[in-house]
Amino acid sequence: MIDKAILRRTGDYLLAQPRLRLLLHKHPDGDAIGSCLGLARFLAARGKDVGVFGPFDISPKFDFLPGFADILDGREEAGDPDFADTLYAVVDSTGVDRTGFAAGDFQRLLRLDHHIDGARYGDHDLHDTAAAAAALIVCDLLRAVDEDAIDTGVATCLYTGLMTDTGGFRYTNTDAHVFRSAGFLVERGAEPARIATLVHERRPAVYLDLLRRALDSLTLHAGGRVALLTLRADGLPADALALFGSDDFINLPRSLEGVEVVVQMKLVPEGDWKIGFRGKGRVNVQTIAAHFGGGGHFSASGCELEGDEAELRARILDRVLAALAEADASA
Ligand SMILES: [Mn+2]
Repeated sequence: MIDKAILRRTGDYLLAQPRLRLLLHKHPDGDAIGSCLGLARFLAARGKDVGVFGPFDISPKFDFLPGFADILDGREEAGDPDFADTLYAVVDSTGVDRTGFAAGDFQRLLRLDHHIDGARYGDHDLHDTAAAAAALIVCDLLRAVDEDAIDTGVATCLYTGLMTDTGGFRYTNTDAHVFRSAGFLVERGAEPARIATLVHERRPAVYLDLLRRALDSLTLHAGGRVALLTLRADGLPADALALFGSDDFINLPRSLEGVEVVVQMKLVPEGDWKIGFRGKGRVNVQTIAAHFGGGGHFSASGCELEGDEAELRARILDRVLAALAEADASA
């Protein structure tokens, strides 16, 4: 956990700003959205002019979070040079590029992140790779400022980030601080069963079509230690894939006994492949993603690639098998 004095100092700095804009990353997940909306709600209650800038592909999956409907499209403002009074906070992103903006678009930036890789932006940098979620850093930050001001809405946002980034409190990043913080957020009004149902049990029927395709594409390698699947939405409604988070399909092969690494290749409408990697505690999938220019965490990472599906499958599989061999050698 980040030192309390640093958290308080950053809190004072945020509260001294007249105007703040929080930036979501591309394909925002529950942690990015929950962290931004929770922080925005807390600051708005303190009279701050605060907004959340969405990217352009935001899924309705988290539409139950307070403030979701007010997420702004920041493209116009990014091109406006008159932003000296505004502090931009990049939340849950390894770099400004992950937000869809360029680093030069904003003069004053604050980073709030928990990914292993990524660059420091400025004097007020909240980076904790030990934190299971960006929402956990936000939770620590707000508790250092004034934990009584965390209302049900803020707690719901932060709990959602914590729940999704820990895979429902099951991934290797789930530690005592996660549970203590989740307990605190429940005390502040977050409802675990309701949030889990809203996040995981509102799938549209097109899920079954995608699941069938994903299962048809699923291959096992290295004696069942590696699983690889492809998600393609060709012929389905244009927004079919956008309705789902990165964990909606990847967790099925992840649940197989003996599987140590899962690779999910998703063909996004722009024609690129969004690759997700999941480990189960033995293989560091962050290094696999980093090899392909991506990043993430020890047990969850991703990257984006262009190319032919079969060629990419072979290239990725080569790298995963090498990482598996490295893990075996160091075991
Ligand atoms: Mn995160």
